[in-house]
Formats: sequence, structure tokens, C-alpha cells
Amino acid sequence: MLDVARIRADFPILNRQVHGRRLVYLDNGATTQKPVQVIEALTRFYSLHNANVHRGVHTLSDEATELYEDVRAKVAAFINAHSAAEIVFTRNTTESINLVASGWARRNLRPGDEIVVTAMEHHSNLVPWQLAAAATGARVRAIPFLADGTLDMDNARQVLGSGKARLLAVVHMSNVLGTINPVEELTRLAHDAGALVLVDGAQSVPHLPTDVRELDADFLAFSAHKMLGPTGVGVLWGRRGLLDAMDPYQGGGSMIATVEIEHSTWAETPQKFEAGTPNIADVVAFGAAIDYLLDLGMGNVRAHEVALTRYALEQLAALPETHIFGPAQPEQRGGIITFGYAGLHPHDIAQVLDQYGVAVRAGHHCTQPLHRALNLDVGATTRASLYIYNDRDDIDALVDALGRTGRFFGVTGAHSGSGVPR
Ligand code: C6P
Repeated sequence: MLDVARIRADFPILNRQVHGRRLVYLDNGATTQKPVQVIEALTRFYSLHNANVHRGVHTLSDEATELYEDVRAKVAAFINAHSAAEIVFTRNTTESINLVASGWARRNLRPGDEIVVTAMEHHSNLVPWQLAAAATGARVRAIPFLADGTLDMDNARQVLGSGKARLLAVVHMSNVLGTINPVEELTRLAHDAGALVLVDGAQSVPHLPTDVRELDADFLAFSAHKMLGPTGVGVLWGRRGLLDAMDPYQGGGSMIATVEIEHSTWAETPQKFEAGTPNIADVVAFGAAIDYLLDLGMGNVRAHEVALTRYALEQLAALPETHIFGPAQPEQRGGIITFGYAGLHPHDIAQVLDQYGVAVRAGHHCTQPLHRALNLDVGATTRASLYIYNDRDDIDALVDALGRTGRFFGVTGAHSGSGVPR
């Protein structure tokens, strides 16, 4: 599937030590590390091609524009979009969702309309809709999830069939449960009900082969930094007709056709949504990240993660004090493994694991409603999240460090207190 040893050699940061130990990086859901190919693309751009885009007629500006626009085409191909014009560069997934909430929802929603989300949404796919609802009189409704971490599809059919749904905003892969939601089926239900669909692909696009024509949704949002690329670059894919009909998100240079003192007209999609100087160098380096993933093959990335997730679930389940959230089968989920351990507070766990060089995330992971639904003593969990450079040694290191953490806190094995369901 993947030659992890060869891959690891491309990631300089994986050579460093943390507290005198080998770095075991298991916080890929937050952000991934960057291969030397991406780092060099960034340096190369600033060393050789740096100029502003879409403005100059000089050589450097032409080169910068071509490099920048080439990545737009590369992103379009990566998700099988019909054209590069459907790709808008933003700062991150959060901004991509806010763009739709501002440019589409505020213009199209009316009092009584419903924006349907799920109880497992990241705050980024919830708060923008709350703001849009407050501005329009629409209402936000959530589809709950079941005890096994999958979405309650009976409820989904009911809510989407109510006749009030105008938009379904749904996470493709949960950043906490790892659940892969049946987005194609949800899209069919939403479209049958006359609602549009926005897919939050922040955790899915980096890990699963993505084909927007198969998904058949209307918008897809994701971030470069979770797929080997630099921070500060996000993508909004949208159907051309919808993007064309939307209001601009911000006003300024580069997004206009003509400007008078009192009014202006807009540039074509996608320039209409990219006001001001964009994050040129990071977009260009994002192109190197996409090349890297294409070279590996997204099918192989997925297969590697399914195999490693299976191993991780087995090894963690063998620790008697561990409770793992989300679907039991690796095929139903991504490489996101959130757990409670021995009644310890997740922050304590993460802090001790760090002493062993193991980087995991602890907290509510920007999903407070999800954590409330899990009915925990504390609104927090510990999360290990995998990517292409992780291997069984990393999982073994996590399990070993967890055992040591338990012994450090004098845990004997009984489930009690925080970190496990009540
Ligand atoms: N989740 C995590 O550790 P940004 O920050 O805009 O690049 O991505 C926001 C976002 C949206 N949706 C989902 C499903 C996400 O997981 C994230 C980011 C990180 O889980 C940081 S909170």
C-alpha cells in the first residue's frame, strides 16, 4: 500500500525528538506535517517567482499568476470538478463555510426556513449557520447520531422531508468520532426535498478519494493544512451556477469588473470571491502537496489508514481501561480514534503522553454539542489521528505510553469518573 519508511524520509520534522524521545505525531486531525517537497516549493516560489498575481505584465507576475492558477486547476482535477472556475481559494475550511453562509444563506433564507446540520458538526459548520439564521429568521436543526457513532438516518429522512429544509450542511468525516457519513444518500434526500447541500470535507478530502460529481453536493469545503499543505489556504468548491448567483464575500481589489464612486460590478467567478492579494506562495506550495498525494494514490492512502486504524482499535481495546468512541469497523470510519482512558482527564493524558514524545489532542475538539451528546463527566476526550507517515510503531508507542500514564496516576483499571460515558 504505502512505503511508510520512504514517506517518513520526506518529513524533516519526524526526525526531531520531543522530551528526548522520538516524535510520535498523532495529531493529524488538527494539522498534518509537511514534506520537504512542500517546504521547497514555498522556498522556490519566494526565491525565484515572487510577485503579485493577476496584476502585473512583467515576467515574474506572469509566472506567479500561472503557478497560482495551475494549482486551481490541480485542485479541480483532484476532486473531479467540472472546471477550475468552480474552485475558490480561501484561508481555510472555516472561511469557505462562512463564504457560503454570507453569500448564499443570507440572501436566500427566509423566516421559517431550516438549515439542517448534524449533532457531530465542528463549530465551523455550525456557528456560521447560527449567524445566518439570526440574520434571516431561519432556524438551525440538528440530526442526532446513534450510540454507535453513526447518523440517525430515520431522523435525517424526517427532518429533510419536513418541507422546511433549505440547506443541509453536513460533515463528511467527523473529526471526533471518525464516522464517515453517507453523504451521497443524504444529498439525494436533501435534493429531493429541494434543499442544497454543503459538505464539510475538512477531514475527508485529505484521507478519502473525493469526487464531487459522485457526491453530487452543491458545495464542498476543505483546508490545505490538513493534507500536507501550508496553513492559510482553504478551498471552496461550488456549482458554477450557484457561485455565479452568489454575492461577493468581501469587497476590494481583484474582485471587480468596474468601479464607480457609488457602485461597482463584479469580476467573474471565482475572482469575485478572492478580494485583495491572495495567499499566493502557500497556494503554490499546496500544489506540491496535491502532487505528493496523487503520487501515493488516494486509494492507497485510504487503504493504509483502514489497516492502521484496525490495528490501533485492536491494540487500544486490549487496554481494559479504554473506551473508544465512534463506529467499531475501520471501514466505516477514518483514522481518527477518540477515547476515554481509565477515568483520567484528557488533558492529563495528553500531557503525560507528550512526555513520551506522543502528540495527541485533548479537549472538545471544537465540537461542544457532540461532546454533550456523548454524555461525559467532562466535556472532553483524547484523540489520536493518523496519516500517511504513521505506522504500527506509532500505535505501539501510544499504547505503551498510555499504559505508563495509567501507572503514573495509579490507575488500577476500573471505569470511573471522567473520560468515559456516564
Ligand atoms: N478541526 C481538529 O483538530 P480549519 O480550522 O478552518 O482549517 O478547519 C475547521 C474544521 C472544520 N470541520 C472539521 C470537520 C474540522 O475537523 C475542522 C478542523 C481541527 O479537529 C481543528 S479544531
